[in-house]
Amino acid sequence: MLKVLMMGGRRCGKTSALASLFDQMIHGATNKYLTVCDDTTVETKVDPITHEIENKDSLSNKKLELLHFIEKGGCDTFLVDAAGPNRNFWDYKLRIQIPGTSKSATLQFRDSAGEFFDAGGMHHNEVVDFIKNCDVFVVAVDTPYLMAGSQAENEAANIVNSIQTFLTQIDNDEGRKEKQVIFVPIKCEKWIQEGKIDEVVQKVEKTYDATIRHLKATKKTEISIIPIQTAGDIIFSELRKAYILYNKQTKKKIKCAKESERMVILNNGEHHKIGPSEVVNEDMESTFVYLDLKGNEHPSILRPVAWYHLPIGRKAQYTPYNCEQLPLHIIRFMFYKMQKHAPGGIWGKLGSLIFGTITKEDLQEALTGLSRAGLIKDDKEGIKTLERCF
Ligand SMILES: Nc1nc2c(ncn2[C@@H]2O[C@H](COP(=O)(O)OP(=O)(O)OP(=O)(O)O)[C@@H](O)[C@H]2O)c(=O)[nH]1
Ligand SMILES: [Mg+2]
Repeated sequence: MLKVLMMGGRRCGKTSALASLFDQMIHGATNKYLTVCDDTTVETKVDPITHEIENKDSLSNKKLELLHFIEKGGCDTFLVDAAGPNRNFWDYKLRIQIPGTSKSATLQFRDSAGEFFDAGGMHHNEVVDFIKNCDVFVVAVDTPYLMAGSQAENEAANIVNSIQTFLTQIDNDEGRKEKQVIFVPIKCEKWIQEGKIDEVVQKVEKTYDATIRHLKATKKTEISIIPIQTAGDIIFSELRKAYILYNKQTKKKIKCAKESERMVILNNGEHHKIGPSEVVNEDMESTFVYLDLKGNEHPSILRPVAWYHLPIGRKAQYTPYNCEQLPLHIIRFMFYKMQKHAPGGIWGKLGSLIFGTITKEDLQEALTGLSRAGLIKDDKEGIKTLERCF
């Protein structure tokens, strides 16, 4: 089983990205060369803090959440944060099969809530241990904060220092084991549609420069950037200060933005006049605790909220794009690894062992087909490899 760790800040879109990735791999053109099924088992865990029972977000529910935003229509700006965060980690399994054979292998995606990656936090040692066993690291980047936030807001939302702390602990086994790190800008529809995806890629390189330099120095880490569209038509509008509309009678709280002293915009985009039993407060839940490279906490920053809109003048649609590039690049990396360590040597044997019953030759054939059909993309649409190790 090939282990992939999803990393990234709170609510940046990791689980939704996985939902679209599974969707595109299962239903997309690549299944002529590699058929795929969702091998995930249903699980329940207990929240470590509240002790409430948590159910794994099924990926199809995450897709439904995106569809719900898209189908509601209209041209007002709205908030996308529907369900609250959960605090556990979950494993999603994508089983890959060579068509017409029974040969298969599994990619296991470990998806944790953003809180897991707060360096120095309660999960610190757990994350460090898991990192040692992982083959691939996906760093989900919340593009609106990357591009529209101040430097502090971006570093806090995208937990840039914590990501560096963890990624510098990848175990390359003193240069013997190759690993792969992929930076994945998400929620980047606006920049794709405006033809500015290269600016996003440049900003990723700049923001994660220290991490990238460290990884390059290992000489055993492949580093890429793969921007993806998870939803395809939920377009970033602006970052606005976070407020809560509180109704003193019903005790109900709704996230909102302030229009004036008397008007707010509710999370669903509705304009609302503040009533006599209602007050508008700063949303204290939306504070970032900013961590430095030693894991020390710094004065918190009030987190602005990203507002989105649907395309104007046409119907919005769920159109995920390039999500399948992520597993395809991972599978290709796996193939290079198997090829390098074959024939015979201990790594060759191990290599085929950890990729199920699929052999190097099977993979080669599938990858050749995918390349000929133009289904694995390099050097276009913002997809870029910064460092190869084969
Ligand atoms: N506009 C937009 N919204 C998205 C996109 N992907 C996810 N969202 C929304 O962003 C919110 C957070 O998405 P999740 O996928 O739950 O994020 P996460 O990183 O898994 O969050 P945690 O597990 O809590 O850290 C959800 O309400 C999604 O509907 C996207 O590509 N574009
Ligand atoms: Mg999640």
